[in-house]
Amino acid sequence: MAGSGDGATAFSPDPLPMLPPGQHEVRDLPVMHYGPVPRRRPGRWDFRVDGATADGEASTISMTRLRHLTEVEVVAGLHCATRWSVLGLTWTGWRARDVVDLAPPRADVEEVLVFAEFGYAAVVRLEDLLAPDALLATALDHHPLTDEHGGPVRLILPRLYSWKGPKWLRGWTYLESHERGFWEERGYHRRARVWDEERYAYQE
Ligand SMILES: Nc1nc2c(c(=O)[nH]1)N[C@H]1C(S)=C(S)[C@@H](COP(=O)(O)O)O[C@H]1N2
Ligand SMILES: [Mo]
Repeated sequence: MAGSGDGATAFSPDPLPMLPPGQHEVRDLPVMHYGPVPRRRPGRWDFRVDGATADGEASTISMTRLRHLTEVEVVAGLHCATRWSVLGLTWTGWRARDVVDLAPPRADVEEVLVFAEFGYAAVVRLEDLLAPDALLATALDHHPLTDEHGGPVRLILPRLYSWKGPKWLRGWTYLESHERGFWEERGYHRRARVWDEERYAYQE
């Protein structure tokens, strides 16, 4: 069960428990997103992988198949590019790299467009998706994700600013050429490493 802790690997990669440069700490996690909260349709949720896949085929991964993956826990902060951070959140879910293994990219792929309900998307480097703390999260602080915080599944990339982690995640596209997601088109950085303060596109 999500959040029970039994059998889950808990780890917190240094220096993530600390406040990154240019951020201030808030205690309670705000709810922040563009547009409405999607209505839950548990029977209809699946995860789509398309674009430059290794076998050239798009695939759809069911929730049942994801539940067979090893569950892990990651303790990390959530860092919004508007400068607030919440530290020490416990996320439970599946490693993004395990999902990449289920439907891998072609060898030349370097970037991935991760997408959510209603067309929200963010571009991330494949190596950031393969990081050991990159998670498809289903629970926060041992409770299933609420609708407002992105349930049933959101992406958590603790080393990147939090717009790179879509709530209401629905899939990703392996890119063959440069594309930009929602915030990258609006002046934000394509890589967005928090500890290097990669906030804005003009820094690229
Ligand atoms: N689908 C979707 N995911 C999103 C966003 C969004 O607008 N749509 N906003 C991002 C931003 S900018 C932040 S700071 C975090 C906020 O997560 P929270 O509401 O759980 O605090 O969600 C990220 N994920
Ligand atoms: Mo944000």
